[in-house]
Amino acid sequence: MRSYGPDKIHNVGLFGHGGCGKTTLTEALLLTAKAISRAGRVEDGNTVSDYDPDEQKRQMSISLSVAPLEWNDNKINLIDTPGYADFAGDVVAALRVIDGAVIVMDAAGGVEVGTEAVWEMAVAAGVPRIIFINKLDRENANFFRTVEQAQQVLDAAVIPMQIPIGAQREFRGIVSLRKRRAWLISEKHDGGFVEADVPDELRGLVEEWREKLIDKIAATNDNLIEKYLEGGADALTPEELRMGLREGIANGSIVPVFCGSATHVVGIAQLLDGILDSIPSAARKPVAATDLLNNKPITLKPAAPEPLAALVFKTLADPYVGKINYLRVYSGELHSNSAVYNPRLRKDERIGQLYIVRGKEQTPVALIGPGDIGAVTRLPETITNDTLCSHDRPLQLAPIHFPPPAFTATVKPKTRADLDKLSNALARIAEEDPTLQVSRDPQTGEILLSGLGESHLQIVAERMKRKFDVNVDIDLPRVPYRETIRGKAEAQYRHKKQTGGAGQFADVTIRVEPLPPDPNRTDPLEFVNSIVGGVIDKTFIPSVEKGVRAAMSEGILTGNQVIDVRVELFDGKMHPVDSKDIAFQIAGHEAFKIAAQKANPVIMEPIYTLEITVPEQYAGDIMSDITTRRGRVLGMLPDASGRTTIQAQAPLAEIQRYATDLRSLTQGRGRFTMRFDHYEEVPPHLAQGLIEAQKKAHE
Ligand SMILES: Nc1nc2c(ncn2[C@@H]2O[C@H](COP(=O)(O)OP(=O)(O)OP(=O)(O)O)[C@@H](O)[C@H]2O)c(=O)[nH]1
Ligand SMILES: [Mg+2]
Repeated sequence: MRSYGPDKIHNVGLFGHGGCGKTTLTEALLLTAKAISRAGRVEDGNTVSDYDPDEQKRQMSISLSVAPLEWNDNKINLIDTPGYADFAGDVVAALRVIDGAVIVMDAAGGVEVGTEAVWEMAVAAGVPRIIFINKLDRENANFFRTVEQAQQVLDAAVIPMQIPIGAQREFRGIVSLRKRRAWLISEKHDGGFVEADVPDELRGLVEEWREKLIDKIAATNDNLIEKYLEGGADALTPEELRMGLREGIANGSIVPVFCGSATHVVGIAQLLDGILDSIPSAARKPVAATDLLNNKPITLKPAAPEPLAALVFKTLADPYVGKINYLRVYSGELHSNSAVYNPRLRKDERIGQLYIVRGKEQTPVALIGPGDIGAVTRLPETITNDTLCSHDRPLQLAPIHFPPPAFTATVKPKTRADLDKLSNALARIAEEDPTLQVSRDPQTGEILLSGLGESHLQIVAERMKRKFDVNVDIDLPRVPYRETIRGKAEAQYRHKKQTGGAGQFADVTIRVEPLPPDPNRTDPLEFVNSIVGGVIDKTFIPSVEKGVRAAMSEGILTGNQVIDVRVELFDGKMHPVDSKDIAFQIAGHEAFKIAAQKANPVIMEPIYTLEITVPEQYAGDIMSDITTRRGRVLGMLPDASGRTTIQAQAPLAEIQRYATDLRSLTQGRGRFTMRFDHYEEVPPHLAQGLIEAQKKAHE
């Protein structure tokens, strides 16, 4: 493939609900542009974009893939993205580096949850949008119903550029409303088509929709509207229509609809024409960056003579090939065998060979020019969201904002050998996937993995096995309960071991009392030494404290850390020879256990604050569901777009699976975030269960 200037490069993402046909459409687009000679099928696991074994096994996309093609002397870098919500990280990454989005819809499914989700994300990212209504050959396919839904649910700016000829099994081709021409499926079924006049029975419909389209286009521009009002739809030249269309798409007042069938390769050449017509080239948009020499915003031209600025938007870890970073060059040129500066690392990294990628295939290139997308391998430390620039002109491009994790699980290695390899494997996998977070529960020591949903983490586990040969179980994490006391008590304990050999002696009396909860308190214990007259030598005071702390970490009722207590050491006795550190530790430990038992111990559980955003018709269900989870609703706030945000608090024990539960409560249309807020006492009837479970575990 030859190299193209930014005015001839269009970076285009395909987005939509899971299974709407994005990957199949990628095949059809590549085939039509002759970038491949045969279209693969998702079912056969031989498509360009679903090349990963995890994708082939599930017959769905999990990661974004890049697939460049050439059309009419232009280059289109397609980015196929996953539709399933657990992989939204790559959707956000793709949206950051494209010049326009094709929102793909299934003509039988209409506007689905995933369609709405990607629509909102594309709007938020501010990228021009066009729609492709796919699967017109399918049973129950209905073009006009789908358009109407899109107008109602997504945007009133949605307007067909084409209408289909026939539907479902009778689907025979499409008509261009602008050109008043038809393309009919070739009888040979080779993906070819025959251009023809509009079939007679469609003439009325074509005129009706043509008028609606031209109405919309004319409204984008004062000159056009004047001409239109004077001379009618036919007064506007094709060039004027194209200009108006571009303007409308760029500012979002028009969202053109194309249609066809990816599997039957219908409407695909027209979609390629439509992309070139309506999605701006990479030369169009000035590049916003931060000049790190003075920390001021700077605007660059997407041109070769400008300083280099490239953004890494995807990183893949391969145990054999090593690491590969996908990047888009925004300005300047990136050359093979050159040094680049990584401002995050504050150092140069050595670029070896650069590549253009198509699915898993890599083609070496000497350079990646402005506006283009390519890849680099074996940069040791560069990761997603890094900017690469030149050493004397440090620049920073705006990062991708990945969605926060919504689901946490524990990772348990199956064998000792798995344990040894685990942390390396997790680090590598987390490098690939910025929506994953690895942490360790400070209390239980368990390794925690947080991601976007249960399937996300399940796939991560499989990937660790396949790529790094690490076998793990993924499980819900233990709830980090705590314990505290509600009353005051005193206890005395004497530790004495004076039979044979060196003796041990310590005697302590302590007083325990609860401290009011304080979110800023980091130490669970406030230890007060009130010993007077040296009845315990001051060298042994820390020993007593150490014993108390050990007892607190072992818990009183359920083996969980005791928090928020004050322990006052106020009396004791020593032995001139047998008193020693270990004796006072034991005495402190035992005295605490006795005192705490008498001080009305209770179990505390973590309470989380939830912020749940759902379409308003679900708000009632969500609030009553929160109540059944022992939660309370703190407030609700409807917004202008018909969504309601509910703020609530609930115990962690009841919401560990909330990512999954919310999806089924709202057909996947809800979103939420949760964060730890405070600890609260577990109600007595549940506390009893926890105490018994602990006893059983010990038997
Ligand atoms: N009848 C019909 N089926 C189609 C068409 N396009 C895709 N399909 C089928 O729809 C299913 C899903 O297709 P994919 O291409 O994997 O869809 P996707 O949008 O990439 O799915 P995800 O990556 O999981 O979001 C496959 O069985 C395809 O064969 C079409 O135009 N007509
Ligand atoms: Mg796919």
